[in-house]
Amino acid sequence: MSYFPDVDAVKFEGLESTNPLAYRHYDPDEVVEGQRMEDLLRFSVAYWHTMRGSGVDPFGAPTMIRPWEDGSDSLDMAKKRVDVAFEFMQKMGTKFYCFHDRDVAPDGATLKEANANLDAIADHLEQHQNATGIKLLWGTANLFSHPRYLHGAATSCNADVYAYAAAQVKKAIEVTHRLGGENYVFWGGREGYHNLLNTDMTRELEHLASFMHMAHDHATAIGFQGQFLFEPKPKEPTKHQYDFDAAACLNFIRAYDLEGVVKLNIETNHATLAGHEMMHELEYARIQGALGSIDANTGDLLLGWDTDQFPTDVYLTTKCMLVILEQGGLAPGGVNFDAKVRRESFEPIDLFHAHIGGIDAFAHGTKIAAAIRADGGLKDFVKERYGSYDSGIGEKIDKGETTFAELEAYMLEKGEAAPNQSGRQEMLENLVNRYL
Ligand code: XLS
Ligand code: NI
Ligand code: NI
Repeated sequence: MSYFPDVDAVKFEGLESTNPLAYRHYDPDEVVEGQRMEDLLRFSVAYWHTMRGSGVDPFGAPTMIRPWEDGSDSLDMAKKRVDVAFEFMQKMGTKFYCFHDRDVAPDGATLKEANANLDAIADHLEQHQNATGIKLLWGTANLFSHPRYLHGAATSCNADVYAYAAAQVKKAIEVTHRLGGENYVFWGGREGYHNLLNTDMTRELEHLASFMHMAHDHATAIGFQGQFLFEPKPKEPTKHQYDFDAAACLNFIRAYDLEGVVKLNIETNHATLAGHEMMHELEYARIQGALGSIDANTGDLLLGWDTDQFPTDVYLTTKCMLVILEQGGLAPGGVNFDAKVRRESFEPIDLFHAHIGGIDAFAHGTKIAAAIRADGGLKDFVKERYGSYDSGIGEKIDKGETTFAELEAYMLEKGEAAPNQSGRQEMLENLVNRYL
């Protein structure tokens, strides 16, 4: 039984190819900076968008009527959807996927029932993983769709809701562990507020911290060795989310003693919603030793929300890969397409076009970034730009071997600072364009 009878396995055909169902840039075996592209990029399919996206928006009904859906939320339907997902991933050649507990399995009238549903689907996922070699990049719990989470989950004002969320995360970590998941993601769905007039921020943050410590304790107790990741996002659905951006997450991690326990999963559209470029968020996380994984998508700068489009802009992927190559890759993280096809792209074949485009844009950006790095001009320029700190008074500053008094004496003697040099921004932008 095939759900995509008109599509064969998507292959690398190279730059000459005009076949829309082939890779032009992504050759999994091509070696870039010593790693096969497949091992370097670790592409992952997001179950919620690709299998559960319906095209519904605040103004209109679902448009994506998948031929395999029977309109029910039954266990049998959930199992069939897993069959569809694995056929899709096998044809795409993607080796990883990610899910929320409630995307893969039906919820239940009680927690017990929901857990049993998740166990049944985990059996099915496990069989498919074993049969195909496709692995779980990360699991997560959906703590935002159900009405009980209207005030948040770990930051809810309702202790019972907190307890429910804890139980849900406990189970999701266990299932992620069972399926060999390499990471576990916390995206703080509704962990934030709309109005400080009704919010005790101190208590909410402390509750979130104790939640994370309990999650870590439980993961340790069951032997889960995957990486915990926070996924920053500044707003939506709440006005202000506590995981605003990489810097806010790292501050929380340090303030509440979670360093070494939680790294970051950086998403492009969330970076731009926070008023940052994706490269900024990646670089900030990287220099703090906290860049764990990425949710690869893109927003539309003319729209102010999380449009979660597939990334096709090679300049964007090049900038991402300049940072990722500097770190030597993302493993155990990867490049997860947290992206959805447009509401107007409602046919199953559009799922292929979308993922092929994202994968090729990243493969292309990887090669461009590697060429820029091999050129060395960018790096040399930056090193040179800070050269005044390599000797003399600058070296003393860098080594912490000076004082305000000494710096004053130095400048009183000298009278004026040495002349500045040009930042050469345009020249460096031209250098990048040489490789595009
Ligand atoms: C929503 C988030 C979500 C996380 C997983 O904006 O990106 O999809 O990646 O909960
Ligand atoms: Ni995401
Ligand atoms: Ni998002």
